[in-house]
This record gives sequence, structure tokens and C-alpha cells, in this order.
Amino acid sequence: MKRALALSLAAVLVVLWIGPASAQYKATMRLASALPMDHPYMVGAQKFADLITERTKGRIVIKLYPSNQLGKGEREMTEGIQQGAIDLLVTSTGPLGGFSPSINILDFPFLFRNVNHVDLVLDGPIGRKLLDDFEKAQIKALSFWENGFRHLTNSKVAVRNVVDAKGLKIRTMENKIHLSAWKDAGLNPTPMAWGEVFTALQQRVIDGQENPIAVFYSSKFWDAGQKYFSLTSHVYSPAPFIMSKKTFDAMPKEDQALFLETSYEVGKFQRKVNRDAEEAKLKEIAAKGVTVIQDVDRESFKKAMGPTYEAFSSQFPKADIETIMNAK
Ligand code: EAX
Repeated sequence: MKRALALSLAAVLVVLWIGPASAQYKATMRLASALPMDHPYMVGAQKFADLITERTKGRIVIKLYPSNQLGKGEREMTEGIQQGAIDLLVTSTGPLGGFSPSINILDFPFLFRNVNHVDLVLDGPIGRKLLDDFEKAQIKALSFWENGFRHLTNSKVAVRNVVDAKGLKIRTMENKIHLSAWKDAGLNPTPMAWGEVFTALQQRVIDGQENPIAVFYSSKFWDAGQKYFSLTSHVYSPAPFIMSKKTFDAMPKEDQALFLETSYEVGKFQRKVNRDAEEAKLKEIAAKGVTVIQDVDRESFKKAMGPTYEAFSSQFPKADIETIMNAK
């Protein structure tokens, strides 16, 4: 009894003398994304890096690697996260279904009414469950940041409804639901890694692509011959902020909690940065000679893409789809 008491007293003294485990933990981590420093992904990344270094009094330093510096595309960089070669990544859900299939439930066209509906779901229990599902793939998904509502752009025709878009050869993410939806809509979609899109547009291998305003803007797609920007808002694109489970598990509990809290805090900040900048960016895109089409018949796309919902919805818990759709 005396011996046990002496041992625990010694342990407490050691902790008091050395300080909580986190006090000893030091690391330099690598945070990557496919997009450049002026894109909201990296604006969020810079904020996260600054807050973590400040809140750990310099023990943890995060270096930023934008524009696919650490991999050809989001699929390769996500594999880098699994292997622990990359510590942190802001990515679209494009290739993530191959790592955690449940995440694709968010990729159904016209699933979300607006950004408030998005926040309700992603910051709620369903969002947390979808993030936790990544653990099976050796990935610690911290929180949801934002890519945004996606819009159709092309070099050939002013698209105001689904009929105008018929036959357009467009690039989609490597996402089976997106691919199916555009086929249903009568277009000619081809999946392609992000790093290949600009050249494929420039060389007219494809007529168009679909992405949020900030991606089109920071990629300067007007220089790749994109002339028409139709505000289809056909699908919402979340950006999970993910971490190598190896790196996460190696951190003391206090730092793990700090990373989770700070990632949610920055997630809200990053979404606001993305949303607040859209209008001004759209004006600049128009000033670059791109025809921006606001009056798009979105119902025509929703109706045309309906069969994809029928074809894929059985792959996801019916209750989850209903909970997402009915969230208010
Ligand atoms: O994550 O691949 C895509 O179209 C994504 O939106 C882009 O990589 C940003």
C-alpha cells in the first residue's frame, strides 16, 4: 500500500516537474492542398497554422504546400495522408469516396437548399459521423471546410437550361455520382485529376468543367478559354480538413483536442471568407470577358439528374438521406 502511494506520488511529482505531456511535444507538420495561396482553402490553412503555433507557444509549426506541391492531385495527397507522408490536407470530396464511401452521400445534386442548410448538416451529428468514418482508412478527418456550390462553365455556348448544355464534353471530379448525373443530363462527362484540367481546357480536349466561383477565379480559367459561366449551383462541394491518423495519434491528448477545436473554429472562418468573396469575384470574372449567366433554369437540371438519385441512393442509409434533406 505504502509502495503504491509512493509510486503515484512520484508520478505526480514527475508530471509537475516535467509538465503535461504536451509541454514536451514538438513538431513541424506539412499542410497541403491542390489550390493556390489566394484560394479560401489556403486562407483557412494559413489561419489554422498561425493559431496552432500561437496556442502551442511555438511547439508545433505548420508549413504550407499549396497548388499540388505534394502530389499530382487530391487522390495522391490523400494517400500521402494515409501513409503519414503528409500531415494535413484540405481537399474536396472528389476522390474521397474511394477512401470512405459514406462521404459520397453529400455529393447528390441539389441535396442542399442553401449554405445555412449546409452548415446545419455538416456541423451536426451526421457531419461528425461522416468524418469519423474516415478512421477506418487511417485518416483523422477533423472538420468540414468549404469548396462551395459548383457551377457549370464552358467555351462554346451560353447555357441557360439543360437543353443548351446537351453534348458538351466536360470534366468532372473522379466521382461516380457526379459522372452519372451529368450523363443523365445529356452531357459527355469525363473524370480527370485536378492538375490536368487547365491544359485540357486550353487545348480544347474538353469544352468545360464545373467548380465553385473561387476555384474558377483562382485558376484563371478565362485564360483557358472559358467564355460562359452558368450559375447552376447543381451540387454543394464540402472540403474535409483531414489529418494523418499517425500524426494525430502521436500527439498528446491536449494537442489532439486543440487541433479538433481549432479546425472547427477555422472551418467557420474559412466558409465565411469563401462566401463573402463570391460576389466580388464574379464581378471580376465578368470583367475578364466571361459571360456570367444568373437566370439559369436549375429545375431543368434537377429533373434531368433525378435518375442518378434513384440509382445511387440505396447505397446510403435512407434515414441519413432523409435527415439531411429535412434538416431545418
Ligand atoms: O478541391 O477537383 C476539383 O474540381 C476540386 O473542386 C478542386 O480540386 C478543389
